[in-house]
Amino acid sequence: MALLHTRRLLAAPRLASTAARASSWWSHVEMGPPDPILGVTEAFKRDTNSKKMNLGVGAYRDDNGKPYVLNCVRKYVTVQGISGTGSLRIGANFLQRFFKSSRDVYLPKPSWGNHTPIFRDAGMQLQAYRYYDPKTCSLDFSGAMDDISKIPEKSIILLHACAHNPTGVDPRQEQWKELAALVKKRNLLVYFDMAYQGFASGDINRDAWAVRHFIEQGINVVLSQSYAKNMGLYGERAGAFTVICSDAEEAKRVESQLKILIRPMYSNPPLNGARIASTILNTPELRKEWLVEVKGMADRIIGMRTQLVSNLKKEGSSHNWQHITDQIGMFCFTGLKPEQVERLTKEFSIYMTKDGRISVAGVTSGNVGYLAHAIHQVTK
Ligand code: KET
Repeated sequence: MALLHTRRLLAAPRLASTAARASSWWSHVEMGPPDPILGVTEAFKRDTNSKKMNLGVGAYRDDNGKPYVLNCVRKYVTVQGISGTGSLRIGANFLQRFFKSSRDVYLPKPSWGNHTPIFRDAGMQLQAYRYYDPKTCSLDFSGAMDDISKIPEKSIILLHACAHNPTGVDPRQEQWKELAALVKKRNLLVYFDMAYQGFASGDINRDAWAVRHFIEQGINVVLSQSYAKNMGLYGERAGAFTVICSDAEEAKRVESQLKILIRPMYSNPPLNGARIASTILNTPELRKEWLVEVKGMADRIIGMRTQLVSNLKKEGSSHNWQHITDQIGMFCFTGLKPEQVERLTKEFSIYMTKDGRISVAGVTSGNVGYLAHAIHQVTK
């Protein structure tokens, strides 16, 4: 539409000067019929009668005939960000400017490598709380609870909403509840990073459980989301940053400041990826298909975990690899040492991060046997 408009504008002077030309290339193009539903709205808009009613389009209106924004929606301010990373950066800058009580952001140990520079470059200070126990390759829940109980009140704590990266270790629902109670007691601001919604359980609602629980508990929450992975929109950079506000008026003030932050950074976000995401979310058939595909992606990863462990057993590995199937999401924190990772790369051309994290998404039924063989060779 915008493009057509521009063309018309650009072409106008030229048309005027060549008005004498015999015929246009497009003289045969007939006026198309109006859309059966949207055309009704167009006709409605043209009507000047003060009593006019639009009963055509199936979009809910309030008693004043105005589009209705649900109250629960008004309390969120959400701005589109440049995928997960850009949304985190907007959030970090927002906190730097408006979270007056502390500069400190507490990250789980370990966390996604980019969290540190994102917050540091925005002028925040990084701290850490225990999260993962390398001895058991699982959650160090008591360590986390212990460290969090000592975080000064009104600080910021970052939590991975689901499918923790790089460890693949999430708290269970009971543990989330305990964490929420503690965070509330310490009066902390929670920054949820949700980059893998759907990849933990295959169900986007189940994976949003922790975020919703914290909000229900009245905890102050901000949230960054990425649609890169769960919609496969990696290059489109579609994401969102959300601040949960106490009322609609506060949400308006926060939104105005987010716009002021974004304007000198990149002015406006790109449209295409967000349009794809919004079309999928708002078209019932596409949404249904998407949910099935998310489950398909999560299930394939779960299947690969099982196959990796059974292939390791077949190779004769005597190590306990149970954490491979216990961990969830896209990544598996294997527990491999840097030297072992180096050997995997040098001798077997298997590439992974030095911390021993494998992206299970890169494992297939065709190469899982080779991977198991190689891991066994460097760990026996
Ligand atoms: N948060 C987490 C926890 C995360 O793992 C990533 C990406 C992001 C945010 C950023 O998402 P994006 O929408 O791509 O901006 N992690 C993977 C890719 C990367 O590092 O860029 C990864 O860890 O492999």
